[in-house]
Amino acid sequence: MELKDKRVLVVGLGKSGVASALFLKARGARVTVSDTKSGDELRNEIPALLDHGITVETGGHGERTFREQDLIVVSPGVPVDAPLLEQARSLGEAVIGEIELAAQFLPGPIVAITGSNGKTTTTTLTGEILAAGGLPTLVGGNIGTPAISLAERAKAETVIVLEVSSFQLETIQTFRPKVAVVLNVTPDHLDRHRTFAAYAEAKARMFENQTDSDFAVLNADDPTCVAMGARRQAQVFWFSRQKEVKQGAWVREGNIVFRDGRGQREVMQASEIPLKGAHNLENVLAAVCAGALMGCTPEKIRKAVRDFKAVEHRLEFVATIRGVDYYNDSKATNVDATIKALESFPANIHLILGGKDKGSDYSVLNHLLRQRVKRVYTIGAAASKIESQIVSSKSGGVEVIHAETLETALRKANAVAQAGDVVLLAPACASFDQFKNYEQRGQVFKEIVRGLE
Ligand code: UMA
Repeated sequence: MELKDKRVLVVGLGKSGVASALFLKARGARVTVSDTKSGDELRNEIPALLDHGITVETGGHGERTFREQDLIVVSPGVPVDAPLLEQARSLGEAVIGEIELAAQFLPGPIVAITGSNGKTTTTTLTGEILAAGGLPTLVGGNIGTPAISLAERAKAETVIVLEVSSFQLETIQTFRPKVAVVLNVTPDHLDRHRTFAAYAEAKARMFENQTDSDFAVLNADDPTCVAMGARRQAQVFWFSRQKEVKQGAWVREGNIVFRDGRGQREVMQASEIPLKGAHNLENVLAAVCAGALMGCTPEKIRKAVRDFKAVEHRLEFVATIRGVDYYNDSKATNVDATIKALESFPANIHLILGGKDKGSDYSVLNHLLRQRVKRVYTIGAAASKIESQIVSSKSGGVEVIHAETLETALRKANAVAQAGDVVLLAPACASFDQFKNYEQRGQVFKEIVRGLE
């Protein structure tokens, strides 16, 4: 894509917007950025943009700003059907997302990973497997480093490992991963995608531009992934925790095995995985497939998996205080992630739930709450919705404490938890009602826990 002297509007001035604007400007485009936040709220971002000669619009998106642009680059948090974007499309302006922009300027192969849960762990692990296998590797995307910011550093031989979200996939055009992994698809972000079908459709766009020289890696134990596998151009590789697969990775008598056209080989024992939970076995199986498809040997894959440390905020062990273990799973921002976190501990859980609701159904937690949870502590804007959907102790369910804040929840849990119990932040909600993001929520959790010691 030629950018010289093109008029480009970047919508949203978060991480993606700042990185896109600077990249576009460096390539000679005439760049404007627009954000609904006030200039004061964006005071940290604006000076660098102005220094580079980028025009900045704050406090709302002006209708005229969206006219007469050659290209509009949207941040993932901007709804694709925003009226001003619809208007721009109707005027014939090209509207793409930051991932699509990156795809057009990343010269080497892309290994892309999406899914409702496990993306960050699998992306990080895949990056480490490829690096252990001797491949020049850069990791980014939804994980926190915008893909476009990798473009300057990437060479033709650099493998780019990208965590990709459904939001980012909604605005792709030519994005074509060499290896595209879908870990699982369970309800999330229904406030934005409206229906599960639309959300799954966004995820399936991972495969849209692939050809038969590319690979699709899918979870054979997930019905939505199985349906996706039926209509792909790419060569499909499966991974499964439960059964043998034709091509891909599975567990045979405790051993992880990978099979492709060249036969099958043992990679490692499942018991060597240093991460908690059955879902992490799935994440490892997916990363094994991605690593093997990119040419890494079983020895290198095994070494990278064995050396892997849990990702921060992802079922992260924080401390043991008077025999009570505290775990930070702030990244559990949807109900399915909370289910996976609960499945990682057999009983005696004090669970902190709540935050910003995303149109979720919390009643699906009731079964596990009854089996494994001693008390639920609700926090944030979603607290009353959660309380109305989970069965309380009065009706034979779990004891629910309305805690309002993380701090109160932790103090109350600390006051009653006994040795052998687990205090778990796995909130099933976004963080934006009380925190900047899930990372900050996790940091605050850890600071308060450390203060309890
Ligand atoms: N904004 C507008 N107009 C709008 C909507 C938003 O101007 O209509 C502005 C906001 O005021 C704000 C900016 O857009 O200033 C924020 O943009 P953004 O929400 O796209 O955030 P970024 O900082 O660019 O971060 C995004 C991803 N955020 C989202 O998808 C919501 C980050 O994923 C990602 O790490 C980053 O790009 C780099 O690729 C976060 C996330 O929550 C972790 N992702 C969701 C998830 O994982 O579930 C999808």
